[in-house]
Amino acid sequence: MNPSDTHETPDVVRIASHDAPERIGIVHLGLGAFHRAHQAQVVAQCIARGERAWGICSVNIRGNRALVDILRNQGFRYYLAEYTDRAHVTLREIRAISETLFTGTDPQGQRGEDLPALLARLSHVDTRIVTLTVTEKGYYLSSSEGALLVDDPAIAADIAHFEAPRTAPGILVEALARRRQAGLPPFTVLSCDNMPDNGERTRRAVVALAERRDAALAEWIDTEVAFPSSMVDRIVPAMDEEAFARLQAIGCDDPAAVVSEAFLQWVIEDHFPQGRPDWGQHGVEMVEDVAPFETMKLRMLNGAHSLLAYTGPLMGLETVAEAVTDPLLQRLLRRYMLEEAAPTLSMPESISLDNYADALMSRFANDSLRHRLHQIAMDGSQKLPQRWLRGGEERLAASHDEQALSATVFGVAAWIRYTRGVDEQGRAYPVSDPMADRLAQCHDHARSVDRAAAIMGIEAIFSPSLVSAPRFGEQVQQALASIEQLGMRAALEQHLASV
Ligand code: NAI
Ligand code: CS2
Repeated sequence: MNPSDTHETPDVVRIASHDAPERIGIVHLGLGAFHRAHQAQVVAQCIARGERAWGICSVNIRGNRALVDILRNQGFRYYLAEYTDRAHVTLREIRAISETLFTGTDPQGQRGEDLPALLARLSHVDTRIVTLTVTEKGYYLSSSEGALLVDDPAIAADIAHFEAPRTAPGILVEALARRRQAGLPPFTVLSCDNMPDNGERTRRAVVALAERRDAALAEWIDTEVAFPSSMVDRIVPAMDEEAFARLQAIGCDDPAAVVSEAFLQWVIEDHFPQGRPDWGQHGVEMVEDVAPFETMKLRMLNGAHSLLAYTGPLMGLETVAEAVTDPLLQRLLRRYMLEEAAPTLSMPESISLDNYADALMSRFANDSLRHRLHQIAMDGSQKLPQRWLRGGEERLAASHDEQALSATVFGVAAWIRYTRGVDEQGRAYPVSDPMADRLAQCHDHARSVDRAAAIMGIEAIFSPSLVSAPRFGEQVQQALASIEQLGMRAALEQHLASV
């Protein structure tokens, strides 16, 4: 698409913010795009209604230093552009952050100097909640069993130097140790990453790491710290030149700006012993059990996203909006959502999964967002188990249909093909995944069937019982062979014709 095509001027509703937080009550790890467009927007609304003790200290513990500095330089204000469609955008000024810190290593190899400030902030009596969006890999848990990856170099470094932590679990352990030592109550830890049981998984990572340090501390964390789960939903693409250019066209010249769709959903388990903002006033659903919502979103929305992400690029498609208008991909997506994911979900009666699927299709079709498929394709080894594979096993157990997992099978074969890192014209693209090296080794096998077997043999991703089921393992091998022989589009056409 020519970027100038998207430069028609939309109607803009501008919403200014006048209220600044007075104190910091939340520390957030993972100052990325999503945090700025989701949590910070809801907290800004709480602050605007007078809850000024809930300002946020937003921290990057690796990666992006520039954003930390930019926000500091502009008094922590920035703009969020919510695109309903190409013709309608709401431009909100967001004031929820009152401090930004960097403790990671920047691209020049320079370490951020803010670790002491971060640990002091986390040990402050006003800090009552710590939130996280550090991506799935930032918890250092195996995708299959959720065990702490103690041999990962980053976790091993934290075990060797507990007082100078670099990982999110390491930082939480050190901060909680300091609070316990000082006789302060612990903060509540709220994961906002796309993982099933994200609260329980975070607890597991933190307690397992604390056990390496001090059994009594681990026990205290396990019994005293609340780790509620949450389901988060808002499509927030990474910012690129084109997104900034479109904002400039409507008079928004802000290097910390972020764009999103208009939709926002946040469902949180209501377990905050040290208090929380009144999120419920601003559309957040506070519930007893978040699991059904989390599973629905991961399998339906994220599962559908991943299907597009591994098929689309090899069909010459760049964004979700382009991919979802392709008739073949529409059929694949509908089959996956309604016949493979939905039957594995048990939802409250008020939720219609048919309606949910329809709503997802129209959100995906929002072409005012350039949500790149390669962005979603990142970290597949961390995403596949919860998006496709766990539901897939349940579906196989419940159905005798030969084609029970046909869309999922095609998706897994497409993912394996995608991880070769070369498109059908021979052009290379980066495969961004913590297991990229291991995947690349598997692709060294000469025969397609061996490549598929090697990748499906990675037990950190695939359970042996799923792989040995002919309706899964053998079918993935056949689908991969077909993709490699015919090309993605023709193979998909043939695959859909056979079901
Ligand atoms: P982003 O690329 O803008 O930011 C990623 C953040 O994660 C950065 O702060 C980075 O420093 C941090 N990070 C990455 N690896 C880390 C590690 N190993 N340890 C500690 N921190 C690490 O991405 P964005 O859009 O902010 O998404 C982040 C996460 O938020 C996603 O992985 C997902 O779990 C969740 N999310 C994102 C949505 C979106 O549409 N962008 C929607 C729903 C959830
Ligand atoms: C996407 C999600 O990047 C991905 O893997 O599937 O970030 C998706 O955009 C969000 O979960 C929507 O809430």
